[in-house]
Amino acid sequence: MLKNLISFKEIPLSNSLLSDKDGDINYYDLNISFDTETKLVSVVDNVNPEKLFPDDYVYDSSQSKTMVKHFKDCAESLQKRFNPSNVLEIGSNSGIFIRHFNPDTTIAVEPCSNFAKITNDMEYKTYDDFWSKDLSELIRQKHGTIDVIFSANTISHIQGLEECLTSVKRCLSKDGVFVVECPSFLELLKENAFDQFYHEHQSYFSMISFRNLLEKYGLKLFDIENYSVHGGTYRFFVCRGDSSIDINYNNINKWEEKEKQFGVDSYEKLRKRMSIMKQNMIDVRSILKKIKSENKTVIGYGASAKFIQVSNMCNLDNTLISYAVDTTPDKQNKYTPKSKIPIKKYDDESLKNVDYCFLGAWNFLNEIIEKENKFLRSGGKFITHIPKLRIIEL
Ligand code: JHZ
Ligand code: SAH
Repeated sequence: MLKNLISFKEIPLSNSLLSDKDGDINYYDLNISFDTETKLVSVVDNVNPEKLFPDDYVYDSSQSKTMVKHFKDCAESLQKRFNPSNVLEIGSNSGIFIRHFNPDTTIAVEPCSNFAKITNDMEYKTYDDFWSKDLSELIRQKHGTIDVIFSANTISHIQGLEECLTSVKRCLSKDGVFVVECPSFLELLKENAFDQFYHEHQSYFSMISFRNLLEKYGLKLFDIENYSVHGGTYRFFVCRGDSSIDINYNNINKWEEKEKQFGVDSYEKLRKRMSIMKQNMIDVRSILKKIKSENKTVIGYGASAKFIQVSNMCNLDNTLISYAVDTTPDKQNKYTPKSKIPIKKYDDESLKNVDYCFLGAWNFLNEIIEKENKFLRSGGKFITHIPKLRIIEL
């Protein structure tokens, strides 16, 4: 049975930036629910994936040094641990992960044509399509079974988990591994990261819910790792139900214990967490109003999908945040949908005459603080709402 956890009315898609301030905006409700059977938290009645992931999709994973290093380390670690004869990545974006593998034995799936073109040009055979039963049959027929199937921040974006997971199973070799990275729901709760709730994020996996789903569709969780990127990320190691790979019960039981203690599988505890998050949304607007009343300049740092969610969940606009800066060329000179905050190119002069930067990319706090040491030393301040509202200054 599905039980509602939290709902938002009339939220635009977070990566649908406006080229024209008065351009058309599509609004959708965002309803997040809890499944009492699988314990999965997910979006109900989500938007058509073609609208979420169009051919001019703007999110480019390679914009952050932290993520470039994370996926390089990840590729090296998987190569060492599994020594695969071939690799498939689902949701390859700009090639941040596959670039570390041999193009002759590596294939990719990426529905956003602008990004599929990048990796095809890098000589990686990239299927410019959504992962599906048909595509998995085609891949199996053309390339045989696969030793390592990797997917980061993508399985949690796919609607229809039964088709998604049974299609993965179809392509896995007998002792092949399916490695999935996604934001950890446990960390989302601990950090009160309400801005992780948006339409692209279809599922919010805990280890408990993910393991339940895998078992339902003939797959097995055999290990788990945890990383700090994107505000807390799980790396799940999965094999076929009939695989002879050893299961790391110690590790899995440890995570199960942590999740149960925090209440990720308890509807009542989750509801309490949602109340804290709702209060945090109110606090964000209040502090920005207070700072603005002191005639200070506030800009957004990183026009992340999360930043756009915060702006709309907390009812912000360009009277509270003058503009946001971002390094991604495709986001620049556009406006955030609904909140209509202009997005400008980031350059060396961006923080001159700025008093406060609201951290849209709070998940890269360390990388940004290191980069903006001069701003901090000259009295500049950062505002972050994670895990609760605070000012960062020297
Ligand atoms: P970042 C996206 O979320 C969307 P977003 C998606 N749904 C998802 O799950 C995750 O990624 C993986 C900029 N930036 O990575 C770059 C600077 O300008 O937190 C990005 O636009 N300067 C697929 O969008 C944004 O901030 C910097 O120094 O929330 C960060 O976006 C740095 C470090 C980043 O993901
Ligand atoms: N793996 C990268 C990119 C994450 S962005 C990283 O972790 O940084 C999510 C990517 O998944 C987008 O490039 C999007 O186009 C892709 N995607 C979304 N739905 C998909 C689907 N059904 N099948 C395959 N890829 C999908």
